[in-house]
Amino acid sequence: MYTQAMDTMPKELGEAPKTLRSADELALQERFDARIDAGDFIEAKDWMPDNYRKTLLRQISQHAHSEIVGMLPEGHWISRAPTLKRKAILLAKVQDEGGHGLYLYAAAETLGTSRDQMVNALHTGKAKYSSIFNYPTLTWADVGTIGWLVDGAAIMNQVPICRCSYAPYARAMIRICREESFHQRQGFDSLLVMMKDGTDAQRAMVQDAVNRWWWPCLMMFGPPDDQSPNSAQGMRWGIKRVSNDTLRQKFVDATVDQAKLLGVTLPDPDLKWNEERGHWDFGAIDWAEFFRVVAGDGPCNQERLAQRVQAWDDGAWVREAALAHARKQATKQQAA
Ligand code: FAQ
Repeated sequence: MYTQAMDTMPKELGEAPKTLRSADELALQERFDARIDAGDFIEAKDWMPDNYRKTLLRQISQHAHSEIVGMLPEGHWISRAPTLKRKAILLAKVQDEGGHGLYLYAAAETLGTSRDQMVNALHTGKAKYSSIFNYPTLTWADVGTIGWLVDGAAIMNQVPICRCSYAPYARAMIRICREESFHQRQGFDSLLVMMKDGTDAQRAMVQDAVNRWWWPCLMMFGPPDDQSPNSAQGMRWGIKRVSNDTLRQKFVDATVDQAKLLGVTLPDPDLKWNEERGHWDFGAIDWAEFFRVVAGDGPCNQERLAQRVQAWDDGAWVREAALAHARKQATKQQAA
């Protein structure tokens, strides 16, 4: 059903001449399509079409980069956390995000691309990472708001990926989602303490943070379905299980009641319950801002990338030492 009997060349090389596939390749493609239709998982050693491999690599590596760059906005607050308890929680959370990046790079490596190649694509600006991490964390309330809203949006998007057709990605996501759920709850708890027991200034700080993060969080789910070039194929292959707009709506529906519990308002005058749809209606998203941020012109894009490159350069001696140790061990083993 998904078989493309003709190969196509990369877009940049222009219109592709049509090349016939061998009978063996067509049989492999048919078996692959049947497995996808049956809801089977595909493992790294299984045959897969080139474009399936490329699509997975694109999504998993972008996801891994998002986790690693995503450590930076909250990481800035570790040394300024208000109490020992909050510092311990934040340290654990930021370390978890680093771990998520590593599981995901490992899943992407099973598709035949090295970690060095992926990191190089990030550092040279060729690879994307989530738009959300290009916004600044101005106050302590931003840390709780990231937990509540950013991790909340991340879970909404990532739970369906636990059923992704590519098994190494699905397995990584099961572990990641368990940890993201703790992240969301710690963020909500941190904000609730400030809203319930805090001063007026602290409550105003929370409201200000929610006002700044709300719209960028809605953008995290990606462009509207009718402007999402990768959705149709991603969904046919079972890489993506739920559309960008459906997940965005689910997130809004889940979050409105949580905002009421917290005692904050969401910065959208058009937010209202629609009895007929059984969902919350919400206002227009500024897609021009989203595309600007994704193209590199957000408030913190340059700073985030510069920090990642600096961290990579600073860690060069660790990589060199590890390689020297591995060489020494290999020589010892050969001599024994
Ligand atoms: N930012 O055709 P679609 C987290 C790009 S992890 C930047 O709809 P697709 C944990 C998209 O790549 C957050 N770019 O694409 C945490 C594509 O560009 P390309 C990350 C975006 O793949 C919490 C183009 O626009 N999560 O938060 C964004 O079908 C707290 C057209 O879009 C994941 O990566 C965006 N927001 O759907 C960490 C989850 N949205 O590649 C620290 C896995 C879209 O053609 C602290 N990924 N683009 O050049 C996915 O589910 C999907 O890839 C989507 C995009 C839904 C993000």
